[in-house]
Amino acid sequence: MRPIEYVAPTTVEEAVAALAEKGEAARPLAGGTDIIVQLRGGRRAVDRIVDVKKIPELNELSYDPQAGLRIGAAVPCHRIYEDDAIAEAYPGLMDAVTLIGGIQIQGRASLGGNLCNAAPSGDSIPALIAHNAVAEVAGPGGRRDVPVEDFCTAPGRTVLGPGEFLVAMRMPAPPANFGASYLRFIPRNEMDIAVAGAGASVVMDGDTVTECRVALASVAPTPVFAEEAGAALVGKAPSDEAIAEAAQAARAAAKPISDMRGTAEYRTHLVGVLTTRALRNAIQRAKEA
Ligand SMILES: Cc1cc2nc3c(=O)[nH]c(=O)nc-3n(C[C@@H](O)[C@@H](O)[C@H](O)COP(=O)(O)OP(=O)(O)OC[C@H]3O[C@@H](n4cnc5c(N)ncnc54)[C@H](O)[C@@H]3O)c2cc1C
Repeated sequence: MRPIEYVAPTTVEEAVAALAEKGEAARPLAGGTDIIVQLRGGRRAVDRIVDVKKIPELNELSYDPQAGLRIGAAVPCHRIYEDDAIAEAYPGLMDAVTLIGGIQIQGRASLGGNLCNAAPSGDSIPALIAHNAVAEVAGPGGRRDVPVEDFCTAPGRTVLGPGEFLVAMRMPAPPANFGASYLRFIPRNEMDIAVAGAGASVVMDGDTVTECRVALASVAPTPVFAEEAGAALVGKAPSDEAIAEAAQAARAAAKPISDMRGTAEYRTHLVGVLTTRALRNAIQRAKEA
């Protein structure tokens, strides 16, 4: 068995140096719910694991009704949904973090790890996109921001370059009359990978939708930002016809494959159903906000 060096830096700069020195042969470790499974199964090989959990900035979770939400990349799901103010302000994110794995997984799994694992099925990613999240990246060249919809580039691959890692994710403060939702389809109640998923957010002005974002899981090599689906609803009252038009645009944005979980045709059908339901939930929540 190939020996793996374990290092646990306590600053962002030390982590960048530890990652940059080994290039592709080093990987960050957060909760380990993906990477340990992948290493043990031989699906990934590394020489060095860089545990990022001892860096204070990566464990920070802060919410301000004006400034918005900042989630350190190593913060586990349970810390997010146990915060009542965050749960109320970011309902789409709450839908996602409460359905990832089960309670034991939510005690370890970080949002940052879910994003950096870059699985097309990662449940938090459409929710992050719906909430307009930005990824804060640190690397040898300093810091940069990447919109979450641009972060994943292929299954298991991201925009992160040599020595770069994710420090935090930021989401703007939700405006008045904002609502969001994330839904997925799996053939049982929990502990499965999404056959398809849809996240949506809306801002309402009276009975008119003024902003709308839709994102999809498990229907393309990366999570999909279905920009046209959101645009289809903006400036309109959310009638059944307008929602159906948005759902049709989401179906057009999906490029699914057929595999053991479902055919491409079935997934495309699911995108229409889930987008319709996620939009209706988001609109209902916006009206109750
Ligand atoms: C039983 C089980 C059930 C699950 N159910 C679901 C589910 O329902 N929905 C779902 O979406 N997922 C599910 N997952 C996967 C989910 O637990 C992970 O995607 C988790 O969120 C990853 O976070 P982590 O902290 O464990 O990351 P790790 O496993 O530590 O890391 C994941 C990947 O991200 C990289 N990484 C971690 N942190 C950083 C960083 N700061 N910067 C750069 N790269 C980084 C690692 O190198 C690795 O490649 C399940 C996993 C298990 C074992």
